[in-house]
Amino acid sequence: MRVAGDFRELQGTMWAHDHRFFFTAENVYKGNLMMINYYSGPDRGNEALNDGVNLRLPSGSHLDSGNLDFDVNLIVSDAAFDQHGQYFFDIFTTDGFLGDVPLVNFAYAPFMEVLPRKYRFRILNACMSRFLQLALAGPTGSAVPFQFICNDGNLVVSPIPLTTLDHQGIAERYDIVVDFSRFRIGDRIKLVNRLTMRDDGRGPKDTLSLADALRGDPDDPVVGPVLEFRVVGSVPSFDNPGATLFSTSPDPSVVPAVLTQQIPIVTPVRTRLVEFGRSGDGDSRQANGQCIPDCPETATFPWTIKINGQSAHSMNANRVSLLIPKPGEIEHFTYVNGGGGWDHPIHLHFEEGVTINRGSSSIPATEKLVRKDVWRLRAGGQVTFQVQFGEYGGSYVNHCHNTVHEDFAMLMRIQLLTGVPGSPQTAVTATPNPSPDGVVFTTPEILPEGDPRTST
Ligand SMILES: [Cu+2]
Repeated sequence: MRVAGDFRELQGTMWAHDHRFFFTAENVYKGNLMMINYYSGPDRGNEALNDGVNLRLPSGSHLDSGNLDFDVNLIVSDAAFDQHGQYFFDIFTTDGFLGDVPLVNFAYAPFMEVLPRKYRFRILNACMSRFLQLALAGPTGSAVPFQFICNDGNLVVSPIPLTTLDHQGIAERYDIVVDFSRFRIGDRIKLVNRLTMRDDGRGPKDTLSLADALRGDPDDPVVGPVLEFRVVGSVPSFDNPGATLFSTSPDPSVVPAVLTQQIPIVTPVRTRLVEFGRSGDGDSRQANGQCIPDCPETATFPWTIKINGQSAHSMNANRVSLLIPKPGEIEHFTYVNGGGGWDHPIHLHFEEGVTINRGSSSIPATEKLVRKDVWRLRAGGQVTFQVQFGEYGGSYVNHCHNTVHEDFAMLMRIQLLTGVPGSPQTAVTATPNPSPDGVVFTTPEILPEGDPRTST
């Protein structure tokens, strides 16, 4: 099927979750989330289909598309329990929430039986505040090499061979291909988290060696093995219930040397500077003390965002912080961490950007010129990316995905206008204010520093 658009912008691995302001963290923590796989001509989810377009990445072949036998979603998160064994969350922290029980797909200490062949894993960090750094340890404890193929659902131009992943912030998705054919039936391979966190949840602390991480950290049980792969001779098929898959069957999947084409970096129509920080009490409340959306009277908002060096603001849905005047214009965004020792994984809704640089710091191969939609700012760091908004106009958000920060108003509203005649998105979207008696619409304030129609 031929569809309009740019194949270099194809996406694969997404997640979806509740986004209710002020309740996002607790609802996601409770499991109100899912992963979404998008399939396409090149990424068909059928490893046997050889039409010259399909990349034939590990997946399976029982179904025409979307096979999951060898393409597995891994949702990694951390949980906590109170002294009675009840699931626990601190809804009052504005800094960060760390659990002490590692979960994969909401199971504790799970194992997965695999055949000695290639698998694709789509790994999501679904923690509230914890950053991860994952690696694979073989039967002798040595690092298992793998190939990195997608960042936040976007194929990289060429697979990147690695023995450990980079830091993985909340909402980042890393797709990797692991070839278990190097192992024998009975071997066990562990997925290991190497990254310790600051106790206050503000950001990562140290990357342990694989050996140290395997031994575990008595102060943080989420450091260490989180999932075990057991190499076996046969597994039941997921895609064809009742069928059995055998280790003796050939592995038709491939990881081609070229997965997509590079989107070129060009001179932008404009640049934007967005600084994420902590600048006092925030201004989410209006003169009447109410928040839009609604929030409890006791809520405080320490987190703020500045546009192009102007005043700091916290989330108010009746305020447009960035306005994109029309689709198709190429912009360069620079995100800056104004908060010193904090780290923030910043998520841009709806559109992705090609990561250009990290200022004076190094940029790993898994990010450089790679398309993404979540960027870790790093402590005292910054990142620049190229973004070209498409034609789906309307209101979106851009926010920190330390979900606790997000709930305490580290968000801003983005308005994308379209030039499509008759489309409601030719005008700035009126803000819906829900009440028990219905919805009242208000005209949002637009920050002049975020509106290219009135400022340079
Ligand atoms: Cu944050």
